[in-house]
Amino acid sequence: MNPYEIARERFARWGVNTEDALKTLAATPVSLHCWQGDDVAGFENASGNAGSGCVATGNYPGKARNFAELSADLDMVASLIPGPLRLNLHASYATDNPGKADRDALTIAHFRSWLDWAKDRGWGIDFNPTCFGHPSAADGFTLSHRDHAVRDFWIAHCIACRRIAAEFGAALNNPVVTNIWIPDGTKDRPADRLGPRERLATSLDAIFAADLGAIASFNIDAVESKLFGIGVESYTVGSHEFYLGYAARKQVALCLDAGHFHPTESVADKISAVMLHVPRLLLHVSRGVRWDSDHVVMLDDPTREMLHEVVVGGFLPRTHVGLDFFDASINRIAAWVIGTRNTQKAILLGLLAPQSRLVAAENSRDASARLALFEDWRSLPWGAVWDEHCLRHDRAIDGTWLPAVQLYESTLLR
Ligand code: RNT
Ligand code: ZN
Repeated sequence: MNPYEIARERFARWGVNTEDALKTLAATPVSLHCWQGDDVAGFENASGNAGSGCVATGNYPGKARNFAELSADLDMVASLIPGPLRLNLHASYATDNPGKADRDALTIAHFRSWLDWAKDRGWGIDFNPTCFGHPSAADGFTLSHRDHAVRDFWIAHCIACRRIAAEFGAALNNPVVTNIWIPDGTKDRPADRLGPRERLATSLDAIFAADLGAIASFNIDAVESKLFGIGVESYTVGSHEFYLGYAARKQVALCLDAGHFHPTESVADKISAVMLHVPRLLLHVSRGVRWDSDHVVMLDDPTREMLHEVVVGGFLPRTHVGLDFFDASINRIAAWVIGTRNTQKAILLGLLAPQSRLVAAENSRDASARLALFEDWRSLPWGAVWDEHCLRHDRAIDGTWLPAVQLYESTLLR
């Protein structure tokens, strides 16, 4: 018997069907964030600075500078990832914008190259308004700005992005998640915590009220909360409570970013709570070290537990898995590959959980058996199931993909 067949039997004895797990994993796309390739710089200006609290640290060589480089890097990454991928684009990555249309005037035409690229590869696209790194966001406020004209600019940008998303979705026949994250907040204690939140709610209402016409169903709106950012330590307008309430009330998707909570909070525990109230979940799989540092995702317990809860809660059909890390201190392709494969492994582990046994132990009030099951299950040969997934998708198994990245670095990136 080969290692996979042995693993299949071992899991079967735990009531787990590895073939079912592999089938579901093969049908679960991960949305690859374009911004890992260039430290969130975007294509708008040569200086390429994310600003507004998105801090990529490090100066490892090989940062992508344009569409040709970034798309080639993404192809390289895709050649090392088993299973379906999507492309997660930020509005600051417009490719076909010779007239330098500002963000409130962007259209699908400005993203033609990405659309063709995704179509060629059979990928879906996800989209993000870029409400940072722009003169109109210079004082740290966008949709909650006290100045009506500034708010209107960002409202127009977000509506433009929803339109572009619906058009991407219609062109690819694959709905697009449009995720709104804004940096708004203050460094020091604000006098008025309510006003900006009222303005943010009103701005969001205006954004979501825009009619996308016949293709509206190809756009899925999501909102992303945050705890704090560098320079925005005392007050974040779009806090978790704000967006949880807003998403529940308006029935839009809620984005939970793994780095956007107090370090001891469990994002895993939030999932079953919020999914009772919001229609869909967007995960930003990330890893905060002491703060929202967006380190490359490890196969650590918080990541495993988060995806475990998505799977065992039955939420996979209502969940969109996106990545949100950026490390400029190591090879960026390696960063993408490591973080993406780890995210897929966390999904697989959730799919391989002996849930019916665990629940049976819990229902018979046998907490010792439950803990024993949880812990003994950890040493089951799940790596052989992962290898099988890689082989079935014609991708390198663990321990064999890095030389390809090193060769790409020495011949191309440098
Ligand atoms: C920022 C948010 C947001 C960004 C991306 C680039 O804290 O996590 O998702 O990382 O939009
Ligand atoms: Zn995020």
